Amino acid sequence: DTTSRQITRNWGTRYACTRASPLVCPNQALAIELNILHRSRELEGKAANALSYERAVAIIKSYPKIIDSETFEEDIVKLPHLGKKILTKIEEFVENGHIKESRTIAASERFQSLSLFSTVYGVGPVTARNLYAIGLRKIEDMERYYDVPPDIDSTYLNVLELELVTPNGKRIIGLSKNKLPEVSIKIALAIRKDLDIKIPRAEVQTIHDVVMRELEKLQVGCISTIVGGYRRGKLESNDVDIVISHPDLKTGAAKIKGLCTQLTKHLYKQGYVTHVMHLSGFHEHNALRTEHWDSLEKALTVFVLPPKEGGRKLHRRVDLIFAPPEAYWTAVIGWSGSKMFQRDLRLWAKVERGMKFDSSGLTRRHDSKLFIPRSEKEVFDILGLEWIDPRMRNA
Ligand code: TTP
Ligand code: MN
Ligand code: MN
Ligand code: MN
Repeated sequence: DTTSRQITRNWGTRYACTRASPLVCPNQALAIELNILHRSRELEGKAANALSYERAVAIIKSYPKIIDSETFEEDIVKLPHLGKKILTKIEEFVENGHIKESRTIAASERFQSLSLFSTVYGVGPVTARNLYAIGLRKIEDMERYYDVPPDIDSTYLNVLELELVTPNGKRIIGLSKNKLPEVSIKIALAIRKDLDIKIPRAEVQTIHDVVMRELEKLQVGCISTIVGGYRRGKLESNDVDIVISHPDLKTGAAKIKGLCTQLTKHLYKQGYVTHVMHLSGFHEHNALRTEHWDSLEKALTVFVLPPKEGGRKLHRRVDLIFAPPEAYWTAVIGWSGSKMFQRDLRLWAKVERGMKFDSSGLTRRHDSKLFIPRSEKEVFDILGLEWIDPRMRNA
């Protein structure tokens, strides 16, 4: 089939969006080892160096054979994105089954603390390094530092009303915008144990169905796709990502406008959404200010599904992304990931096609002509790319 043909043919190409990358690759242990080097550079704020390792991991993920001394000489030395230094690391792995620097870093207190801090939603490398610098090491240190409220379910961060309701019912109204990231971290810390429990596929589907059932009450006939890691075939997800639109190209845009806030408020009133971490156009959360952000309306929420609806009463992160009809398929692609696949999709569009791709649309650069793709496949066609199944976009 097409997928296995892509695996055998396209593994040496420069762009992640022209390669097929399975969830688990034949050289997974090497990928994990190199990824430690990527992560440590990222956590230390060394962006260019981090990207080199990230690209190395991505190209390894698409390589279909076991890397041994023979395939190393035959193929690996010719792969793009692998400089001399990284090749030495790979060679070291082939010889010893591990990379010494990766082992040292993984065992270091600094790497462990920074990694741990940044698992808390809203904490990026900069905050993690600051917390380490003032002496924090463990999650318990962080809980003390942020003074996490004991009863989080009666503590509501309501970004819709810009207020915080504390467990004893005290309302802090007019919370300043620059205080919000700190409050989101408090909440993320308090529900951290729930968020650490991954979401099985069946529960992702149930949450999606509940969201769409409730949305139907506000706006009939919307369409949706579950995106993110789920769509790339992950058996367990860290959150649920849903792209929503309306199929009518003429009237759909007006129907979608403002619907994100409306749905979030509705789900909040129904008790499904317990906390809102971010609502687009509202406050620009530090953690979200990345090169990958788009202009779509979105709500990053905390969601609880009651057991009678098939839930486990756990706090789950649910991201709702609203696209106007003409941007539906680009949004589906953009939010399906992976991050590296998207990065190279944008690069390919720009460098190879003179076009601009992001989740909010596909345009020609010289005259800003907007394309309106009717399917996901059509986006690939317009960009002159071979179809890559979502389960093969794990670069
Ligand atoms: P995430 O939900 O953060 O990641 P994921 O779904 O790939 O994996 P997980 O199981 O951990 O949730 O993001 C969903 C997709 O949205 C991601 O694959 C690519 C896109 N995205 C960006 O392009 N830029 C970003 O900054 C983020 C957060 C996501
Ligand atoms: Mn990364
Ligand atoms: Mn996700
Ligand atoms: Mn997400």
